[in-house]
Amino acid sequence: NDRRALVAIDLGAESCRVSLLRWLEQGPRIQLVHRFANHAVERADGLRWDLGMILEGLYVGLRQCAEIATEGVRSIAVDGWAVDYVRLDDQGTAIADPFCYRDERTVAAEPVLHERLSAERMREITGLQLLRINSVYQMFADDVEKKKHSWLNLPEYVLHRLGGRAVSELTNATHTQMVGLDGEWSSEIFAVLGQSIADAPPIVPPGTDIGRVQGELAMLPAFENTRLIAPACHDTASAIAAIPDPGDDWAYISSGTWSLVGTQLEAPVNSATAREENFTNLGGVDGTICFHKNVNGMWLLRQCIESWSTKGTTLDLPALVEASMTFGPREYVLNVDDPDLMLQGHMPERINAQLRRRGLAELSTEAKDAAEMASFLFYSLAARYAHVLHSVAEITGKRFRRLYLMGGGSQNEFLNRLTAEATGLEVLRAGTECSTLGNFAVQLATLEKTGETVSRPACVWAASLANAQQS
Ligand code: LFR
Repeated sequence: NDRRALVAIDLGAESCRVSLLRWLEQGPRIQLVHRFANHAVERADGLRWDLGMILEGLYVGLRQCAEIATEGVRSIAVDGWAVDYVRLDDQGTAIADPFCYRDERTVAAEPVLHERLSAERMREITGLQLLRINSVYQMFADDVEKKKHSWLNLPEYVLHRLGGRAVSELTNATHTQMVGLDGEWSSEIFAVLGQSIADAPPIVPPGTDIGRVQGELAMLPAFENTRLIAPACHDTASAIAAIPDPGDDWAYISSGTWSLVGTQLEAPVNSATAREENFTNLGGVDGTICFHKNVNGMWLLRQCIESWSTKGTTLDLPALVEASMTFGPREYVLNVDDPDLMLQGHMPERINAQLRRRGLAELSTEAKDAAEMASFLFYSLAARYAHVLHSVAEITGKRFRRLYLMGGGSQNEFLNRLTAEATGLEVLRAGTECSTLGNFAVQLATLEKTGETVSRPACVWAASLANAQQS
């Protein structure tokens, strides 16, 4: 009975977290050891992630874990946002900082790619929501030189840097939009990209042991013989794995930078309506499918706050949520999924540009009216959630009773109330650190495997950790 600790790394577009799961006298305990802010940086060569800063932050967290967990660390697993990738040199290190999926080079790449491979055909092959952020558009935009290099998605890259073999974990691989519904890289799509399939990392299922910690960290006693595990490397799949509900009558909203609105399925649904309504079929844990849609989430308000702060007013999100409650609904809502609103910068003005286009009254863009803008955004998001969930029920034939809210955005009690009202469902909060919880659950399932068989699926392990999270 190995009682060493486990480490989960969760990479977020807004913050990255390193957490420990330890077995204490009172039972299993999850401790957030290190959290640091993350954001994309606008440079002359595009919108990029600062990989050095991210890795440095992770090493700080890992060293702290080694100090705390004197019993040693049994395994480390990494999950994070999907679609962004690192091109590798022959030594397996990054040739440059990776692009952020919001970099605008894909705006031009998208129509050109679809001249060569129609949107309908790409959708048919992959069963995925057509989203400009997907790796497929980014890779298409890369120049010929870059296309000669292999790549790894970010969580898998971090695992590789720690000593693991280079892999592409299935839940994350599907979000590239370069994988067919059979779970393999699509040769048809690779041909259009001008990207050699031989350079693609091998796809492995969530819960794969990919080696042992090596390098400087392995010198620390706590990281002697520490396994590296590819969990559900896609943070959303990881969060869904943390829902401890064996039933079939629930939906989810994973609410962070994005709101992922949908349900878990046993098999993909790529019917005509699923295609028309642009739903996604992403890989999930234990052979499941995450059937959902990317709805523009907290990004909208975060970007407004960012914009007000560049103009000299710093606003605190909880206080803003509180103040927004005094405003009632307007006669109209924002189309939150307008592609223009996925881009960075000038968010209040972008919002008004849409209202103007639609012939609707604009809102004040000034920081002093921030609460009114916030309220408008919350009503608009809740309405969108309800609409999407209605379509999910129609397309899948499911009857929902419960709606699980996960992620940082689920701390917004006002939005939660509006969501409950708009959907008519029982709203349950599954926790704010669900990706971390799912990450640990998949690690446990992997470590307790006999041969290729898991003794218990991830959701059962997640349930066993339900009380482990410290507030
Ligand atoms: C959430 C998330 C979404 C994905 C978007 C981009 O953090 O991973 O699931 O669509 O970020 O990667």
